[in-house]
Amino acid sequence: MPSLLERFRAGLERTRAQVETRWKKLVGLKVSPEFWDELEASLYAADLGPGTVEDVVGRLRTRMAEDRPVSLEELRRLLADVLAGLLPPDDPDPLALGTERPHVVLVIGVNGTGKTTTVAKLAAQHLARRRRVVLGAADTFRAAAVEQLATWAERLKVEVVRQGAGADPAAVAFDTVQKARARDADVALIDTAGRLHTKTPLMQELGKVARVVGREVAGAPHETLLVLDATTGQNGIQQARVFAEAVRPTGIVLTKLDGTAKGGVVFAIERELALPVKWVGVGEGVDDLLPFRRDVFVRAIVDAGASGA
Ligand SMILES: Nc1nc2c(ncn2[C@@H]2O[C@H](COP(=O)(O)OP(=O)(O)O)[C@@H](O)[C@H]2O)c(=O)[nH]1
Ligand SMILES: [Mg+2]
Repeated sequence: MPSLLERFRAGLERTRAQVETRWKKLVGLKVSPEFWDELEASLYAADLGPGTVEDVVGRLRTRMAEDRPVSLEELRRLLADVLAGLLPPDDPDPLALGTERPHVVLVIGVNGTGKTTTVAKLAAQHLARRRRVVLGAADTFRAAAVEQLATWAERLKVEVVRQGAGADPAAVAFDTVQKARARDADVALIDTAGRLHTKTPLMQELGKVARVVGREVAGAPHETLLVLDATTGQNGIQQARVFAEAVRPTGIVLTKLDGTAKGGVVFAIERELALPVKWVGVGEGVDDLLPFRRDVFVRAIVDAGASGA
């Protein structure tokens, strides 16, 4: 079994390879305006975003004497320190359940970001802890979306609650919670629609879903995970703002890290949204969802790759 660090490394390989190439050009350069420009460019390329880049460079400046050559090792060490300092402490257990049953998790986000896949991945992790899980197919806008979740449910051998095409998502969510309670399930995971071109009704709909489950179980939804696609980089932050107007997310799932060199968007998310990244998606398989770990994430970007320094 690969370690969490190895899995983060594999998922962040594109991001790491890109900054590594740029950092190697800095070796032998004295700390100078040229050095800072190159370093900034590497951080922009990883999609840290302007605010974070400025912050990182500002912090490094106070720790690096000008006019002195820098070794790659020193740069890695300082960057690891500064970058980790920009992220909040880890959620010790993003699968933790409170006292209420079922524990209701709402998964929201734009179409194609990976919501349905993430619901399946989360179900698999709860199942691995021997918890009983019920899925809710509240993306009723597209028949294919319901089928996709049903296929996962079959594969995972869990129950899925669905209604006919075009059904009210809040009614599906209500049914899901009822079914979960009847089955004495620990967790209800609810998939939702993410079409953006009809923005206002979608947001109203999500608000209603959240209210309906909240009437059924105290404190529900206990977790609202906003799924963002890392390949869209900074655009995801704008999407997140739109969704946050309807339902306040409790955390972010950043998917498709494996397909992008923009892994640094994690820092921009933290800075712009003040929402913790709780999970990262690193592939299409059911096991390709990793709990976010600040230090591991930073090491996977900053440390030398398998080929060494
Ligand atoms: N490479 C990669 N693909 C992913 C990841 N998460 C989801 N996908 C793929 O992204 C596509 C859209 O996912 P889906 O769950 O249907 O998105 P939804 O429309 O938000 O429900 C599918 O082909 C998934 O297999 C990930 O972490 N990495
Ligand atoms: Mg879907």
